[in-house]
Amino acid sequence: MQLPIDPQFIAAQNEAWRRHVRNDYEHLGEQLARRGIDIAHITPQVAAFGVAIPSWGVGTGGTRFARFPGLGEPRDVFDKLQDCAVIHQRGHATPTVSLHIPWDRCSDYAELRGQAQAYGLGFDAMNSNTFSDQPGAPLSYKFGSLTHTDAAVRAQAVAHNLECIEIGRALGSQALTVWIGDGSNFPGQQHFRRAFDRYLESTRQIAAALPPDWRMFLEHKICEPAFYSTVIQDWGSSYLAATALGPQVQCLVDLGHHAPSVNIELIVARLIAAGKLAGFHFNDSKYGDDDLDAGSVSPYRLFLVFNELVAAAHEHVAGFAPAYMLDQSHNVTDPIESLIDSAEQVQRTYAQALLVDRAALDEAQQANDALGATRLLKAAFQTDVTPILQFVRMEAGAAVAPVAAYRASGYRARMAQQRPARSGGGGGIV
Ligand code: RM4
Ligand code: MN
Ligand code: MN
Repeated sequence: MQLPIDPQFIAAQNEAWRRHVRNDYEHLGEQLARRGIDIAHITPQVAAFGVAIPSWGVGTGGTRFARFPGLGEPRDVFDKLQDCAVIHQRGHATPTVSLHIPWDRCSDYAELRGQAQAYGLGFDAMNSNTFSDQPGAPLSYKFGSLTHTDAAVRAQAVAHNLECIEIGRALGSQALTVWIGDGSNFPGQQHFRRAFDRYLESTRQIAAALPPDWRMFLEHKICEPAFYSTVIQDWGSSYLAATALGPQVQCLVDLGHHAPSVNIELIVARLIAAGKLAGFHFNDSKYGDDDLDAGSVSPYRLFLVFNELVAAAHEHVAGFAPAYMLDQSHNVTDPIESLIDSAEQVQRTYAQALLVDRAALDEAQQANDALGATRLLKAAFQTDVTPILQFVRMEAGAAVAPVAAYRASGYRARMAQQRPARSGGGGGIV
């Protein structure tokens, strides 16, 4: 294993914590035992939990208005991979990376795969990009891609997705996430039904090219960049398409892609029941955005999503295997710190959801004990599971206090010297 930060450094950082972590873990174990929960049953599940890092998340994000680049930003996919290795080495909750093509194109995918292996990383879903024009591409996506009125544009967008599958195969990925920016800005601009039919026609060609062990994730989004209508605007359209396209195609839920007050956990439950839950892009939002750090605004909402996921696993729902990915834009933080912290937040929420007393919840629901039921959820959510997270990291040789250890390592300052500064430029998602 070739790690970007000397493991001895992390071990030395952990030394001051070792005794406290053990004491806190034992104490929490006693508390949970009084509630009938065996901590030894919870810990391995938390240790096995992983959420993929979006390669586009390690660079500083931006808005439509401006981008304020940070120091030492990754220059190419190899730099991004190295940053992902730093994140995983600290937090031990992010064993995979999700790539975006063409942003992550490189000349040698075997080398990229080898480098990932050397870091102990794998590749999660590939992401295609037909929401912006690619250098040298003959046709523009200004008025859409997979649903464009012009068959030649649609063919170009389909071909791009097939290329993403090929790259993914070379890297050992097993899924393709398709999010399109297609939609309209004016009432009347687009024939809604025909646009959806064209979507089906295009995605059917992509689905037909999936290797048998691959899945295709359809990602819906209520708006942006199109602000009047989008073709795959909600889980209903996504579900219709995934159903028409067959068993390898499922619906991906990006938490930020809904109207502000939508009950996302209920959508998740419906998709699980239909066998169509592909997985998640985790992030958080206050209004209609999809950019804030996971769990930073509404941790209870995230918990309620995980409550559905843990319940499905507990009930052994057939075919239940969601993919977990982060998808957020770090505009004002060091992206590495945000990603370490967000991954911990997601892992923490999973651990909390594991603490729900499922048998008691079943009983309360059956007896229509509304307050009793909701208190069971709160009891789990309000448990501080930090000792479990710290214990898991310590045992894995990761950092007990990952953000602090990252700051102490001076990694960003080193990268600022090695990687030349990039100019701010205009707005933009990446
Ligand atoms: C979109 C969507 C996609 C992501 C792009 C960058 O809003 O969330 O998943 O690939 O942003
Ligand atoms: Mn997304
Ligand atoms: Mn998004």
